[in-house]
Amino acid sequence: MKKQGTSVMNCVNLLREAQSVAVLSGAGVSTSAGIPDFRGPNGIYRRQYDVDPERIFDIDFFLEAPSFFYRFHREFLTALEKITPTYTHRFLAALERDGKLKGIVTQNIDALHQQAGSQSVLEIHGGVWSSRCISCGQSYDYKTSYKMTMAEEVPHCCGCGGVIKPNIVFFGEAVMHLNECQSLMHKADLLLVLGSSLTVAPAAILPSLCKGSIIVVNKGYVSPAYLAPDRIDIRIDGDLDEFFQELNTELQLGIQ
Ligand code: CNA
Repeated sequence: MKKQGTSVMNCVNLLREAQSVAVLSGAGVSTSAGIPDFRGPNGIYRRQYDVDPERIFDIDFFLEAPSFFYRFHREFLTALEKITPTYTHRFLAALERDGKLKGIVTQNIDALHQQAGSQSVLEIHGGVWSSRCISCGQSYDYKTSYKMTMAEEVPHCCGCGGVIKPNIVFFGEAVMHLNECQSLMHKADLLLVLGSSLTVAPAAILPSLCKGSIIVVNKGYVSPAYLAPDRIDIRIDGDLDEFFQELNTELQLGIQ
């Protein structure tokens, strides 16, 4: 872990002083649960598929060939059935119970923050918990769409036969809850940016709206395109679960 003990103590001090903490989380918070990220060393974008993996979540490609997305999605749903929240998810839920953490903007679609007990979660890229027919708009709950996804190569609407799509935001679609996400950033006196390469806009633009202190914890590269490095007060290049375990030896939050 590339950091000094002083950095962790500086984070502890910032957390102790803060009144209104916000989080922007990315795929890196869930890798230790067993869900690969996109751009990390074992990320989905490094896999060999017969199609460029960056097209998995491309809306135009989904409309053209939904079976490619569904091959990946079946694997993702199977993994989701087995996983549990990480130490990082559980720490953040405890920080909310403690009254400091006012909300999490997550780019993730795995609902692990909610499973860990976090109440105030904005899923800017949607989630897998509901689906709809892209032709007639009929909604499907998780249980129904899960069964259909496992039974058919591409699930089709019972009403009109159109293709069903989970309510995940694909590249080329508008993000969700943008106003609430922006408002959370504006109000925060401390922002934690966790496990994100900050490459996917507009989520990656959100930290620049925070007028308070910013701590970035991410293993490896973080893009400077949307958040200038001189806006970051503390940058930890290391593992999230290790970082929060170390932080909690000082803070002593009740992690469940
Ligand atoms: P990304 O671009 O893949 O970046 C993730 C970052 O996390 C990388 O820089 C990794 O090195 C870093 N990282 C991985 N593991 C750890 C760890 N244990 N500790 C510290 N850092 C770590 O992903 P972003 O979230 O920035 O990109 C946004 C995309 C990814 C969103 O649209 C998500 O929907 C999408 N995504 C979500 C999931 C999920 O729901 N769990 C999984 C994969 C991708």
